[in-house]
Amino acid sequence: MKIGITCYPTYGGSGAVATELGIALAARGHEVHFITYEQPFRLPVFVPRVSFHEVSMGQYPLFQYPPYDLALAVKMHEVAQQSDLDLLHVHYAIPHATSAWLAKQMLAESGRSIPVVTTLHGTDITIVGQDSSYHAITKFSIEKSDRITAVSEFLKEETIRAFGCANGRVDVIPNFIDPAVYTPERRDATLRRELASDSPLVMHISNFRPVKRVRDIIATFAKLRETVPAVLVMVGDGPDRHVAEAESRRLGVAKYVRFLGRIDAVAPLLAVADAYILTTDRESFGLSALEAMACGVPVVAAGVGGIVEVVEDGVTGALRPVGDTDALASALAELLTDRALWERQSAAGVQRARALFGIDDVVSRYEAVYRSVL
Ligand code: GMT
Repeated sequence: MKIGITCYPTYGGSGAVATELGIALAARGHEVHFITYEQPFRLPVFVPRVSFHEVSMGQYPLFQYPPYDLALAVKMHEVAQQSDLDLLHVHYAIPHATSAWLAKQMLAESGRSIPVVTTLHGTDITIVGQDSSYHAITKFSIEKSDRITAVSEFLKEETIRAFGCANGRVDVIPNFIDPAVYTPERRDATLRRELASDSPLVMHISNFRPVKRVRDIIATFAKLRETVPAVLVMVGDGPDRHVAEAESRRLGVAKYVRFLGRIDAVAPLLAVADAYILTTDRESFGLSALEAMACGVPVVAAGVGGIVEVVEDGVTGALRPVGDTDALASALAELLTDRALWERQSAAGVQRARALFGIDDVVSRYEAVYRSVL
């Protein structure tokens, strides 16, 4: 098949999933065309059968807000014609599903029919899509998609609840890991020593947006430090990074917290962590938590949204109420001081990640969706 994939190319779960899906599809012999404004961050320089088409934005002084969605529709239309695409698969509804619908209408004018598959990832449904500025167009665009997938049961239910549409038409296809990449075997003793020496190492990776509640991470860590001499490694960058930095200074733990900034290849980092922390208040899936589990790292998280479908409380980590930093800190302390518990949860996480979220099965499920629309 010839597949056009559109996603946000920047640091974040939806772009990571879309890119790794595209690379895996190409490995199975499909031709994959990424259509977005920048080379996706998880796309290495050259991969056979994969190409990148940059959406270029014409500038004009009148445009206070340049219309990216239109430029994207034009590029989708162009690539679909020139590369003879069989379908468009867009990740994150806004504005990608709308642009795909526009491109589809334009192609119909020249007698071509191209199906659109939309994968919903999270805040396109739970936050941004429910904003009154975007609600109607989000509902319209997802209803017009030929197939809709959501990354968790939680997100499927939320889509039906918030948009009152698509009942029965949303397929849940979870996010996935490649067990050859996300594995405890990547643990590198030198990196581990460099990051934390002999101290227990807690890690968090994200794009530091407000929904991640990074203040809770620092508060939890400060409480953990009262009993366990741990180190916190924060990977990524985004609007609330300065909030986390300021909070770690305010709580007097700054010298035990390292901010590494944006790092694209996170598997080697995860493999040297002892615990992964995620305090988001609405997480539709929690890809980084899955990647941590696959690397043998138990996850301590706020038990909300789709995260409960990823992390099994008491088995592959601990789930506690959102904002309950005392409970999160005691769960971390227990995990980091009880070696037998840690080993059980580490092994169970690897097993769960491979059994339920392995790349081969998930990619086959996307292929089945594609076949159903062609
Ligand atoms: O929804 C977002 O805000 C963006 C998106 C991203 O690009 O990181 O995150 C969502 O998609 C990821 C991949 O499917 C999920 O793992 C995240 O849980 C989800 N984020 C939220 O629901 C906050």
